Amino acid sequence: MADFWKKSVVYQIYPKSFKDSNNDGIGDLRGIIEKLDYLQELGVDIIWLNPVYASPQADNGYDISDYFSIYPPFGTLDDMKQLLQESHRRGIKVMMDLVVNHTSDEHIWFKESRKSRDNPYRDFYIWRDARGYDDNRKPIPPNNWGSFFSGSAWEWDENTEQFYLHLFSKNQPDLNWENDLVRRKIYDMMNWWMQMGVDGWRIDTCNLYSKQTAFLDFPSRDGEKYVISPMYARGPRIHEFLREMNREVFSRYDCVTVGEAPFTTAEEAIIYTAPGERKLNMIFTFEHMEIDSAPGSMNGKWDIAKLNLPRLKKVFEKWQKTLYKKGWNSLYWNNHDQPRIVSRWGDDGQYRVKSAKMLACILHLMQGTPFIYQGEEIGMTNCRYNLEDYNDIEIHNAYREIVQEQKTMTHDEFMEAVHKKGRDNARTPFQWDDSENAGFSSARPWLKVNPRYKEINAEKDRKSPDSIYYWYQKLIRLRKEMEIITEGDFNLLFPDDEDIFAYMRTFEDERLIVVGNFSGKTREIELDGQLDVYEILLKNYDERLSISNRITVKPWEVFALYRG
Ligand code: ISL
Ligand code: CA
Repeated sequence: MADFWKKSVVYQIYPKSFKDSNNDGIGDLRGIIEKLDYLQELGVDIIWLNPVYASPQADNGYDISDYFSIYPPFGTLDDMKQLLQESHRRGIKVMMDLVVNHTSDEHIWFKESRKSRDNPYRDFYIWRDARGYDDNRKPIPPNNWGSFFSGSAWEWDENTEQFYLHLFSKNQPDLNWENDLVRRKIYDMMNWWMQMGVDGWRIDTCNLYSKQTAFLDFPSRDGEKYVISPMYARGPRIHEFLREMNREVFSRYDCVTVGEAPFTTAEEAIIYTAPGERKLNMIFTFEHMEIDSAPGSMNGKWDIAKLNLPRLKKVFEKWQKTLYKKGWNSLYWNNHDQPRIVSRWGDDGQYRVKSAKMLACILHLMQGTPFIYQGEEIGMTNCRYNLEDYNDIEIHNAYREIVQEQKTMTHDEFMEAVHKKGRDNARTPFQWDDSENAGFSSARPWLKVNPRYKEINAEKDRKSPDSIYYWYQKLIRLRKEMEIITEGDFNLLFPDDEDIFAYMRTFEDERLIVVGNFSGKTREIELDGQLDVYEILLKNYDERLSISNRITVKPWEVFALYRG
């Protein structure tokens, strides 16, 4: 069915942490198969699997060493085929993660590439001479480009005496997309998976492939040695490449595509997602996820600012309005790179359930395709571990750079930031029940279980009709039943209010008003219009809600009013 993804809800699975079927402490494909009924009952249409390919796991699978096989602890190709079959049998589609900006340094292409300057695979990656040598005869990188995971984006190779480019860790060398053969091999690989029955792709860093091939320095601020620049996403050939990928792969199947696109504005999103562009169905924006970072800080994402709600609302308004009838939005609060939303912008203490519902409702009643990240549907929270209990390469690299080398944060300040923003907050094992290791595994899990599992788990939620789980189930169902959710336009109400996020959707004669309180305060608001003709579609407080023009909004309350 054309555009099926417009009425779909996607559920993101982090395979390593979802369900361990053979009790080795690592989640796996069979574990996912075991839990498909759970997902079917929730009502999701599509699952997206984080990378399951063979990988040394320097970056948890975003470093792929073989695109045609499965990481053995996750299972085999047969397990994958069975997962596809079992999902399809339940009406669930499966998206894979496509990581082709870079490979692992253990991929055969790179192993060949680094052997010699005239190896046939040399040009599969990006090799450059040193700019010169410093006083200690150490080679100086070709330019000041920075890696997303700290330090220079260039790594020196002793053997062939050149640098290779890696926008992420040094174990993730960037592929050379200027090379036609590289692109051909990527499309062949994608078609191979599509033939197997994969229904679509989440495309990792889809806008970074095309490099500024002059490799000039980026403008830098005082004291800034290596620069991570939006120029990474402005490569001259990026739109050509994505259109080619569409022609060579997507256009041949009825599939769904979402590109992860850091640095992208809403206007640019049209160029990626407008149907006439023949590139992607939608992208993941980062703009709303950057609201609580202090701009221009030396410590990147680790300098955390308080949520500025008017700014957050403005960002959503902009994306909703700009893409309306032109492109398409994805909607997300969470993924494997972001902290848990209920801890981030909700209240993960007294009001955990109420605020989780409020956040869900505000997001799911906008236009776009919502993505639920595993555990979000039961209100899983951030964790607070010691440094050595974290696995994430981003955390450890940043610690070395910021605390040990730069010394721009103390140990305690950095750990506080990790508790708030670290990626491992999202990656702790799924909390299935209150038994040991939260029912994830009977062995010690690869990453510690969040100690709150006795209070927060799926079994508990599924026993209570009033739970976050059933709230999500309802939101998913409403999206299918109500045209206004997928098609209506969007108008922000009270844009300057610092606590209330409210908007109105309009579709023909229908109206939908959504009001959410992003604070623990009780607030009064004034709504215009004839409110007595509205019915209550959703509310997260039991007490009667009397609809009038003056409404009292309780702490973390949310309600949706509908007029047919
Ligand atoms: O936020 C960013 C830029 O604003 C960066 O976080 C970057 O876009 C993002 O980290 C890219 O993430 C994806 O690719 C990485 C991997 O570690 C992440 O898990 C994945 O989601 C490298 O493949
Ligand atoms: Ca396992």
